[in-house]
Amino acid sequence: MYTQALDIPDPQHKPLEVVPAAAGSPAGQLQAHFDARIDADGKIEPRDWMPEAYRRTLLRQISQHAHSEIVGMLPEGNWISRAPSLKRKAILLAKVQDEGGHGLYLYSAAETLGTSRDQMVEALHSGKAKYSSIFNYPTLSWADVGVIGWLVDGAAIMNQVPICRCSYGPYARAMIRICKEESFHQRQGFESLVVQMKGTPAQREMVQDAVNRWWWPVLAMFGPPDADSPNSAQGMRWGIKRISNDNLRQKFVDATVPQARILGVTPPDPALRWNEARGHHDYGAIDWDEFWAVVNGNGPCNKERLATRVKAHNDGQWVRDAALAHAQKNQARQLKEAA
Ligand code: BYC
Repeated sequence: MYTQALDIPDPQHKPLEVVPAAAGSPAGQLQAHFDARIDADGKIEPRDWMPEAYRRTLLRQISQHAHSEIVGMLPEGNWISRAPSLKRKAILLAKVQDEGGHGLYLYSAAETLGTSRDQMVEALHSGKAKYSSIFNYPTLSWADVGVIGWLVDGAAIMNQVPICRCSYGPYARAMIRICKEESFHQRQGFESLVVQMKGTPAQREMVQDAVNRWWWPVLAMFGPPDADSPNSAQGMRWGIKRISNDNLRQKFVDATVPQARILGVTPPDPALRWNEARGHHDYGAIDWDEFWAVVNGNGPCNKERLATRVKAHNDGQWVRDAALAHAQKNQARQLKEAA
């Protein structure tokens, strides 16, 4: 099932000293082993010694990532009951369910760093933990579902493929499976838009309108410019991040512009043009004030998203209680039988 690939380290992996054995070792030696492993592009596994700041950085990024997957189910989930055909409903159901699965692999990866899922969920529900800015925008039409697949999942793949090479084993392995699934998500979105663009003028307008609304928030999804990204330098040094926010954004723009041309839509950016000298597309200024407002809780849907998430969690309490009671009964029965 989903979790199989998560925690199977490389059989050749030589553990760095595990924490209990480390007590008598000079801290500098442990740090030197860790640095050498990172410099050699090796993997760090859950029971390896690691600097506390590395553990905290990973936990911050992986838990945010998990929350993004879970909250990311809401904007599209909103359209499951209104999908225009059985085929589209089945595809959308599968996609939204995949996002839930991604959240679970990632919570599991984060748990290997010593924080429980309950603690992470509590941090999300209390507003302390971040999740991706992109999910605080509304899905106003069916075209938004296609555009989320094409652009949001497209941006996610661009960002997440390099994380398959992250220095932390469980995160890297979770990302391999996630990226395969994201690739299907991107394609189903693009294909849905191709069909809509072959439809009526009203459908084509609906797609263009969705592209106009999502384009800039998607570019902001990659995070602040490198010069204003406090976590980037250390994240890159530790092999957690492999490509900077700005470089990923540029790769995304370069990959997406030809796709927009094939679809017949125009990104809403008059400054967008090929720059022969740079070998890349130039693009206009991103509204970073809007980005930070959304990140800090003041986007169009932040409150609604969090309230929906908290309600879903509370409504599901009886399922968790029942599962726990069932597991306890089973365990008690097994103990009785063994006695
Ligand atoms: N939204 O120093 P920086 C999906 C924060 S879901 C909110 O560059 P870092 C999908 C950042 O956390 C996949 N906050 O940070 C699901 C930091 O704040 P803190 C989503 C953002 O960590 C359903 C501060 O700004 N993908 O695919 O080096 C349907 C400074 O930033 C954002 C991931 O989560 C943002 N957009 O780099 C469809 C990918 N950007 O923590 C699709 C994994 C920045 O210091 N995460 N911030 O308080 C990453 O790759 C990195 O964490 C980021 C940020 C590139 C996002």
